[in-house]
Amino acid sequence: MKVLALAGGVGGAKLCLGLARVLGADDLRIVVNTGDDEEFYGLHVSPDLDTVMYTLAGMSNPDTGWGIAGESFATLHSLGRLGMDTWFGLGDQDMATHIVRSQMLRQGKTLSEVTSRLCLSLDIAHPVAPMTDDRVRTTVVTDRGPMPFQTYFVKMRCEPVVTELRFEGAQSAAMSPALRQSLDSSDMLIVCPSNPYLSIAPMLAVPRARAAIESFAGVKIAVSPIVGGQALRGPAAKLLSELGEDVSCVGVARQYVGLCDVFVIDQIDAHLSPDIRALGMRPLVTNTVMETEADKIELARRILDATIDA
Ligand code: FO1
Repeated sequence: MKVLALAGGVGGAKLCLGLARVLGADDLRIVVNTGDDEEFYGLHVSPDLDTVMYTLAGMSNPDTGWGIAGESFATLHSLGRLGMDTWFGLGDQDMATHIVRSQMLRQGKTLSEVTSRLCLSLDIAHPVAPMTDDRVRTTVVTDRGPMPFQTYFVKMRCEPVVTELRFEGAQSAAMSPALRQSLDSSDMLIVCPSNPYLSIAPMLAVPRARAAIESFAGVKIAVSPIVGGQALRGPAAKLLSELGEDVSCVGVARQYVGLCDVFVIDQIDAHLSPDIRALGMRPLVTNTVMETEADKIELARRILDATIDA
């Protein structure tokens, strides 16, 4: 069975690890949001791609979920001494990834090619690709004005009230070859427990992506990043509330109407199953909180089994 997983940040990366433990490299393809990408010190940083890569490579920082375990920040401190802004925590080892990516992009390689090369170097067997090779940048429109995603997320700690999200460049972007081909040829599409507004919406904004997902021939499954009315991490709950949605798995499911057949909710939200059914999706109730590797594998297995009785 060929599976396409769409992922954003830390929650998505955790499920991707579970899927990678269960599926062979030929059966899983991971496509990642690039709306969070940003340039720092002339370097192209792709935070969500890096989070997925470092997680699959077993290198990720277990405390933050992003960045590299045991990282040092000597370069960042030196940059600060030289008067540069240092609010974005780029570690010394992590910086090497961005140097290689930036150099290869400058040489004319696509972000898909660069990502494949980085995965090869990090011994990652399962293919990981960006959603597009074109420039898409998420702008967060807030009560303090519009700002680039990382400014909102890291510098402003998600404090401004969000009124709108814009995916600059998405309208003229093309799906990456991996996204296009896997939407044509996969048997199952999994929308990981990523932020629907910040991680999945940028992918849907790429022309033809939404339509291709709507007409996807296989089973479509999305996993709620909201458990018991709270986000396990990040601003998903805050955003749902600010954008006028229910702060619950039902509010998330509403973002995926027409895009998913099965919606995975945590057992704590089992009582909301009728609301999920009312949206035209089959609820799959299980433990969705992934603390250990065993949790990630178990959730992956439950999702993959869902094809059989979907
Ligand atoms: N997230 C933070 O909250 N603070 C940081 O300083 C930070 C640095 C950072 C460096 C490299 C990288 O690949 C990711 C980094 N992230 C950081 C995570 C990043 O903001 C992601 O976009 C979010 O986690 C959303 O997925």
